Amino acid sequence: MATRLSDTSREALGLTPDDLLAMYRTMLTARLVDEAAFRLNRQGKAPFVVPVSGHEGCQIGTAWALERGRDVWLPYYRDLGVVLVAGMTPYEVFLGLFAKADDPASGGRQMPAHWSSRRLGIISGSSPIGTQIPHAAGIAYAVKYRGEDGVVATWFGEGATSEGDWHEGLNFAGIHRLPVIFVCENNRYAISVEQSKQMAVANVADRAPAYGFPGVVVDGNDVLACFAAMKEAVARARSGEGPTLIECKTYRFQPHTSDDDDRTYRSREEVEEARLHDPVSLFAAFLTGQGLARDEEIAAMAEEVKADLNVAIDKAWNAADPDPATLTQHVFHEDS
Ligand SMILES: Cc1ncc(C[n+]2csc(CCOP(=O)(O)OP(=O)(O)O)c2C)c(N)n1
Ligand SMILES: [Mg+2]
Repeated sequence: MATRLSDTSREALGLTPDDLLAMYRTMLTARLVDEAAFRLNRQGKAPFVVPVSGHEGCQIGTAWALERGRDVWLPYYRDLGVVLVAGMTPYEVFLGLFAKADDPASGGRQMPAHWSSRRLGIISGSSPIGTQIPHAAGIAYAVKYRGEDGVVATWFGEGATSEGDWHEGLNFAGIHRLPVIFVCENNRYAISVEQSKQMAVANVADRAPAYGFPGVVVDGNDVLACFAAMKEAVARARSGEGPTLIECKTYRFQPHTSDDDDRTYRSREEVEEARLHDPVSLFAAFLTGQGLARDEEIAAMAEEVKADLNVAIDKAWNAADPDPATLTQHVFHEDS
């Protein structure tokens, strides 16, 4: 995996310097939300955290090619970066983490990181792995049937590709040439289970031809390479050419969740080596190398984002809890 970003011309990608800085700020926000969430977990304020660190390049890079208000998003639990691009605010993320009444995903009822927003077109996910894949194919079928021009994108880990749902969804999408993009964030582990125990092939993307559409492998730590692959896939989907499977090779720096101890299944040396390919620092080095930001500006941005997050955390912590009288709402059928 690269230790510096590809020098893909940003002009060729249609990105302005402001776009690049906004992408970087979003990656940084995801990273700093993660760090804050883990601190809150250790303080006993956030019961359960699903970390994103390491995945920011592939999440922000791929999500950036979609259009808010036009396209449909089906993220999985690790996709904090995706939902930030879709328009979810850190304040909303913390409302979910603290199980507050205004949590957009579930009014404080569901596990954090089970993203959902009617306003933003983020489809509610379920805990069973891979269930969003047939949902994405079905929604893409509806989009095509109605003659709309939206694109549907869904994200998942490489472990999810062992599920029957995954194969059924891709097969259906291939048969009907649906406007859907499948993004695999391959971090080599499904909790403790290493990739070689999940599949006998080196690349998830190699399976795409069997469903009748292209599969591409990209360096998931290179935000611009991820954007470039997704941009092409979006163009294919919008012009009626059908689905694409994009596999982003990446790594998760933290344990699977705040309830996992990753020391039991991977060495510290392996994690340290992976950190040399940190997508956030690689992109910062790219921006400074291209003369788009100075080191001081990168450092100042981190301070600004931290200050904004502290405000969001305090506000979310002090927000109202759900009314106990509404406990069974959306669980049992209600008349009216
Ligand atoms: C059907 C099903 N089986 C098992 C689980 C338990 N489980 C939760 S996350 C996970 C690992 C998924 O790994 P991967 O798809 O690679 O995503 P990652 O967490 O690595 O980003 C498993 C096995 C589940 N939620 N649903
Ligand atoms: Mg994985």
